[in-house]
Amino acid sequence: MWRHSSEHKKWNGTGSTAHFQEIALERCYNYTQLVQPELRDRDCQKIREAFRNAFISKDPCSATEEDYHPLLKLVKQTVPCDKTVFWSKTKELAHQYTKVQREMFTLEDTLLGYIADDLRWCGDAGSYEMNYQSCPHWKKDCSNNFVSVFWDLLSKRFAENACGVAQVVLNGSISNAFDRKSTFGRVEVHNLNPMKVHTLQAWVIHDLGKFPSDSCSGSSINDLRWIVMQRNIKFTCHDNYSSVKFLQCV
Ligand code: 2NF
Repeated sequence: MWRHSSEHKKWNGTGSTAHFQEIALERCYNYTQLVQPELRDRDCQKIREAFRNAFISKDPCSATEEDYHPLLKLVKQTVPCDKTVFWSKTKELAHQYTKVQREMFTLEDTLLGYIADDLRWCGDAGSYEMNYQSCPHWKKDCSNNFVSVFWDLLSKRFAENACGVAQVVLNGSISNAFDRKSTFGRVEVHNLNPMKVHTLQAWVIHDLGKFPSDSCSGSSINDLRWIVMQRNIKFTCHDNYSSVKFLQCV
């Protein structure tokens, strides 16, 4: 009912991020010129344009992977073997880890992940504007909204491209460190290519001072171990890996 309120909020989720276009462009320049200068030849204006064209003037609940294909084609980036780091419920920690281990990559250390991290975006059929009032909420409105489809597609590609040893940082301070319904459990694990990835290495990290709720010997990690081994990929697991853990103190 409140959709018809005076605020004209059509959807239950937060609206597009103010200055989305400017932020996307600035992040693109920052990344391609300073963070990974080997990508300095990428055309940030074109990337911004392709990003916008993916969702503008479209029904925000009818996103498809194809909508993002021109953008992905433009950006193409490969992560070196042994350098991929997945995470689930451990965003800060995983990012601190790849900041220190400079050459490691989470999805947000790749150009498109870097541009889109923490941003919100949606448009509306029949309008050239972005909707800054509201965007579809992935649970309350629709799962095929442009933000969810974007992250699922990016996560899928990121996993498909991994090779050698892949790592995942999981949260041992919650009851299910591995969650089949998370992006990691739903998308990434199933898109690792056994011809390229020989080992998935999991780090289960407990918050300092918090009671550990899950560990390598818990049932959720066993679940993960089973899925990974079924896929002919070796699985190793470490509780509280020190070089990740020390970061919690800094
Ligand atoms: O926002 C990101 N940077 C992002 C979003 C979704 C997925 C990154 N990812 C990639 C990362 F590379 C990680 O390897 O997937 C992995 C993390 O996703 P997760 O779902 O396993 O981990 P959570 O901590 O549960 O979620 C991460 C963020 O994504 C949101 C969630 O609210 C949290 O902010 N999220 C998860 N699923 C959806 C969805 N279907 C979602 N947001 C929208 N639609």
